[in-house]
Amino acid sequence: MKRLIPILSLAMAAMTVRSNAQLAVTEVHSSQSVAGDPAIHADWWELSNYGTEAADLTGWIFNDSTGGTTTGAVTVPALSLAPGESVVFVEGLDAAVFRSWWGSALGSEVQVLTYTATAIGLSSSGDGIRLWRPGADAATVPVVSVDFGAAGTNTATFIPDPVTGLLSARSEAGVAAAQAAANNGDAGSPGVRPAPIALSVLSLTTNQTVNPGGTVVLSVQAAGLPRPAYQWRRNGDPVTNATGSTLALTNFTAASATSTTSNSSARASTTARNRLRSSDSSASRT
Ligand SMILES: [Ca+2]
Ligand SMILES: [Ca+2]
Repeated sequence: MKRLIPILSLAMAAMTVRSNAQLAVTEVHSSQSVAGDPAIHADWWELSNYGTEAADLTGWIFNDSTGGTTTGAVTVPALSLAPGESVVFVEGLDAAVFRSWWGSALGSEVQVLTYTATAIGLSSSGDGIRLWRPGADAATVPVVSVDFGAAGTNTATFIPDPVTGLLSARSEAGVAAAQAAANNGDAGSPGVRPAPIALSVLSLTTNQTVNPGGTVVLSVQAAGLPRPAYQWRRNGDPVTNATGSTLALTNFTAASATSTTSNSSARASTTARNRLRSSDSSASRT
């Protein structure tokens, strides 16, 4: 029988979660009906301000999941978003036409901004939206980063799941703020944001045992709207570019077993401790 001799270890994986910016992408329409006369369809998405202060978005940059800050990136013109306000960005469609598309589903006070797509495109097979502050470069972590799945044959918009805040639910006309478009069979709630979702931790990495040289994957999943942001830390220091919900520690050794934390902010926090038992394969016997 193979016996693994534990030579050491302990790592603490702790995380605190906070809501990053008070901005959230609250709706995406990546696939539209071709009904209507004339048929109107254009990608659009909605950005909402959950903060208590106006957000100046002038000069901010957005793109899909692959374009980054340069390829096809769109720079936001002069735009201020009041607390509680949602703005609609629509690709290549005049605001007046967008309003005729949605009719009474779209409040007259909602700001509708048209952007020109040179490379950006919200794919009906799944994509994402990234939003950066002015002056961001390729290495800058987006302030807002959301993904959404394949639209399939459903032409309703993607909206935040009411439990997780992830952009994975679908609008249904007559449910919550969603209505049918005036012009065709689409459903959505342009300009109307959903209620915020309190920050909470849904799952954390469980204890793991690895051999020296192996890989440890730490993970945390948090709910919230606006979406939480993550920053992993090691011994209290931020790990460069470790801003996802998972962190892979490759070539793990006893010396690696230091305190690793994921930090995100103020409204909720939790700490998890992972005991990572590293076993030296050279010390194993049969
Ligand atoms: Ca599309
Ligand atoms: Ca909406």
